[in-house]
Amino acid sequence: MNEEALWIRNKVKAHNKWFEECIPMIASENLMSPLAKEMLISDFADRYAEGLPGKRYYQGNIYVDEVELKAMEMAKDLFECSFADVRPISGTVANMAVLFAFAEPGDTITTCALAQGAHISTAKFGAFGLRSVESVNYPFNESDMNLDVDGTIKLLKEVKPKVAQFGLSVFLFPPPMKELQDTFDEIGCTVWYDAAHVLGLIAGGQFHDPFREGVHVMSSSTHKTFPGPNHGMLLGHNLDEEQEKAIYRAVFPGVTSSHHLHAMAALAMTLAEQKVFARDYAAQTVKNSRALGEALYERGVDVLCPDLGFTRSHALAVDVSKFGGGKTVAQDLEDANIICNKNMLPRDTSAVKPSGIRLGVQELTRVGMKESEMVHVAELISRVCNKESPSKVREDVKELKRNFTKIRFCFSEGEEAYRFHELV
Ligand code: DSN
Repeated sequence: MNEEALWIRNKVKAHNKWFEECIPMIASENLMSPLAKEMLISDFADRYAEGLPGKRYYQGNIYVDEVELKAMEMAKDLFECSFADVRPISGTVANMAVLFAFAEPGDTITTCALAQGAHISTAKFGAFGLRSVESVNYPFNESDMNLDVDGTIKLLKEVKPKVAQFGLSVFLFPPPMKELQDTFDEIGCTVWYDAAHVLGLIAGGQFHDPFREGVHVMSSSTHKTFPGPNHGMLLGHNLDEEQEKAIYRAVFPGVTSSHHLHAMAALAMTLAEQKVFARDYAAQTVKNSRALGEALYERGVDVLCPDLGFTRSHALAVDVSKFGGGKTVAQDLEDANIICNKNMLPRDTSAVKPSGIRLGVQELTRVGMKESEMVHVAELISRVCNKESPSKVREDVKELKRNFTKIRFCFSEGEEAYRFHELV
């Protein structure tokens, strides 16, 4: 090993060790199970596949094809839908494929606004811009962090979008899809739902059931509440043959060449595990986020939507302007080994200096924390907000985390979640 190789290895080891001692609360992350992680270091990582199983452009895909077909079947079963494509290599790539399949340059798509929590790929400077589609934003009620139903119906009827897109990165409550269903039918638009943040909740019967509420196509990453690899997935229900073909073509050759076969296998493994564990995991995740919201609020931290129980997902939006704003608080929390991100809240105009932070509990739930630990976590966060020295709080964070290093809700339950910190 040369000096550079040793240096890189040591940095990665240091990161692994650090996270073992952290409370990770980024709402878009999670821990894979040991079985899923094993797939990432398999020979699949070194191979190539293009196209669909059985119709590849390379030889050597006998087992790859079998695993991919199994993953597609398991995805359809878990989400009770008629179509799955497990090849997108990320949520954004899945979104690009939907745009490629269902919209032409110049078409109009309705979406939420970035300041209200929409994903960056809906922006002019994101995937929407790359496809040159126009976007029009739904009216939003700040008080309940959700779409204004009457205003959205009015907007949809006026704009008549080719595609109506839903889904957020600050995703606290289910969007009112049922209430919009008649309008979708009236204008005949394709209904697209970006489920990245809430995929695991949907798999576990929490949040809501988009395919039973008028959604045609669901795009997603697979590593947030759904605790799989950094990868993506597309699901569809009641699509016609042309629409299914359009998605397949959009994924390859549209937005991928090979599709990261090791990650696809890790996704397959996660689907197998979620079949068994999704319900309990999703239910505990939502219990935890609501308990954390309550405990923070009781400590004078302004969690949004107290009258609605704060959230029905894994995430909380917190206004920390009275403690110095999102940038300062997120940095102070990192100094205390509590990892989250600054986040815009609806009235913010600056993404760099927003008034909020976003907190997610899916990873803490994955290592076995329950409601009583959420009270403990709230206390640690509120101490940092109230300007106690982060290095002092850090010692208590490490102490709490010491009892929660083992992974739950998977076949290898009880193995070390952060077990690669020593690296072989
Ligand atoms: N940027 C991610 C998030 O944190 O929500 C989604 O891709």
